[in-house]
Amino acid sequence: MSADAARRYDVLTIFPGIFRGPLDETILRRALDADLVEIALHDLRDWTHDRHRTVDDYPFGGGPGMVLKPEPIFEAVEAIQPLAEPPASVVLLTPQGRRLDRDLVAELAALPRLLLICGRYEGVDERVRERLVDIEVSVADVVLSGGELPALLLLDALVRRIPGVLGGEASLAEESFEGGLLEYPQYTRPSEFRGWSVPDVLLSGHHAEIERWRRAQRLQRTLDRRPDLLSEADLTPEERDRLESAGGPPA
Ligand code: 9D3
Repeated sequence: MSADAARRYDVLTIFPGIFRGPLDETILRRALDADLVEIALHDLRDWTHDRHRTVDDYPFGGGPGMVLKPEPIFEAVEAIQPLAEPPASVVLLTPQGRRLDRDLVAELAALPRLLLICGRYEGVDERVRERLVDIEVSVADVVLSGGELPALLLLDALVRRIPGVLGGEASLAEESFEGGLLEYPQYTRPSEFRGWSVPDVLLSGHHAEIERWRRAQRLQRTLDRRPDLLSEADLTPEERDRLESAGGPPA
């Protein structure tokens, strides 16, 4: 199996409706239509047994907010796992998880199947984490209302890597984040807009000069905005020297 083998994603949530719009549009839709990926939504309330379809309860020991109860989550995961092969790695979207980055996306993309559990309220019963969850993922050091938007963000990052979704060369380029540098500035027509012109070099037709300009722009931009990326970037020894004498961080 290839490194990017995951093709089925199960999502467990109390808000399956949040996913329907995004999954119906753009790249996710195209990948689903082309059967390049299968995404199955599951409503956690389907595994409750009371009249009110209760998924949460008060925290033992007191404190603010509610906690997702363990029984519906365990029952749901036990019902969802047999729906496909192989068994899914269970991912909990939670503010306490490992922060998502390129490396984590690559690791998750290499797993054959994922079951995403979207956290809500103040959190989930600790026994879910301990006994059911394989990987805990956070998407940013920002407080959000639940795991649904993080799960969509993760799905988007995973699906666009599947060969055939964007074209193999695009995802290969991304593997290295375009050599670890930010992109060069882009322009399209008109060449003059409200008196603001496109840089002359781009209109010159001198391809070698254009390449030189773009490379310099990428280096400068990365130095200005994301110097943290430079240590891992694909730079020539000359570029490294120039950046260091320009006051960049030691690589
Ligand atoms: C008072 C404690 N709360 C604030 C830090 C804890 C808290 C619990 C649950 C805060 C947010 C949430 C809901 N968020 C998620 O489930 C979540 C999340 C996020 O908030 N930020 C980044 N990634 C993620 S993944 C899931």
